[in-house]
Amino acid sequence: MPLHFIKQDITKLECDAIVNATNNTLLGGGGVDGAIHAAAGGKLLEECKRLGGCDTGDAKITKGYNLPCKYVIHTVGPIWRGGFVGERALLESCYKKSLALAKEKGCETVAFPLISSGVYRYPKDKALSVAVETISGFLLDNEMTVYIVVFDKASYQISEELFDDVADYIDENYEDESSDSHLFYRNFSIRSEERRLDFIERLGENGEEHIQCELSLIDMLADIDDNFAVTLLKLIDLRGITDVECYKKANVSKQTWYKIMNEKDYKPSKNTVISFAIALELSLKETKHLLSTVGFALSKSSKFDIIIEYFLLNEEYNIFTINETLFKFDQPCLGV
Ligand code: AR6
Repeated sequence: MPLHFIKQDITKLECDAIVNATNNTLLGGGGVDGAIHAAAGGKLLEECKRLGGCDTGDAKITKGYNLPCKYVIHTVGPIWRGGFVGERALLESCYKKSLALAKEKGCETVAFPLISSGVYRYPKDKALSVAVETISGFLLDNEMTVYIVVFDKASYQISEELFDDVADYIDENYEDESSDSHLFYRNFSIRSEERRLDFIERLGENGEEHIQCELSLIDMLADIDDNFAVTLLKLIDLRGITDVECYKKANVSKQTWYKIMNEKDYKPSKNTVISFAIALELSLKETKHLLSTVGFALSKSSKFDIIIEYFLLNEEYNIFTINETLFKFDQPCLGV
């Protein structure tokens, strides 16, 4: 999976490289830095001493020693001073330089802690956005699996507004038995009044009827003999995007993409179908149709499904934002 969130102690992770959030001396400290040095053993400090320190926003690489990873990439995040002294650019640079080093060493799997979000006091929701945006930007042009490792789940924060909105939506809809169209209107939880009015205007007077009659993309494309791969390719063509753009947007690895395309009887998981629905920016109705072509449905007794429904209704198709939210609500992330 190209970008994934996991809750774990980074020192226990078996991957090619883990990233250390350290300081300019590279000589160890508290937080994740202390944990990494303690687990790697004294030889890590010996190698670090020979590196001559590291500038803020830069990164250096060492071996992993007693750690289960091959390499440790040491990067120095900015200390948060209110956001007025270039902290964001420096934090972005930490991720970019670390990823460039990982690439140079041929790493296929890399794990990051949330750099600067501890002792250096970078607000956690902002630190998370910088991490996700920078890593996903890198992944558009590179094949690598990257983990964002969250040590203490309570300290993992998505924006408060999004969290509250999704929590309300789950409360209102969990195990709700009302009909789809009813649900559609009652819970169309777009905060902006402007967008809501615009939506109603587009539907016209008989909005509900309109929705029921509206032909979905899948209706137009569905051919009983098409397998998932063929339907997917038709949708990609219709959207005018490339295959690579599509699987990257779906947070799906190249290997999985090849499997879908080359294994004739490949049956995608529900998670995979939804990942592609998001990448193709399908509506809720279209997503339901796509799911039904492979025998799946969205359920009101599944938190995961309700969160997906929330994002589809709000036309929020950034898979990484969706995954941050799923993770926060203890649900599996999208992508394979
Ligand atoms: N695994 C994964 N994440 C962890 C772990 C762990 N074992 N331990 C802590 N974190 P911090 P910074 C998370 O303070 O803010 C050091 O003294 C933690 O919850 O380690 O960049 C250095 O020497 C937080 O979300 O790094 C520097 O002086 C994130 O790692 C200074 O702290 C980063 O917290 C660097 O501060």
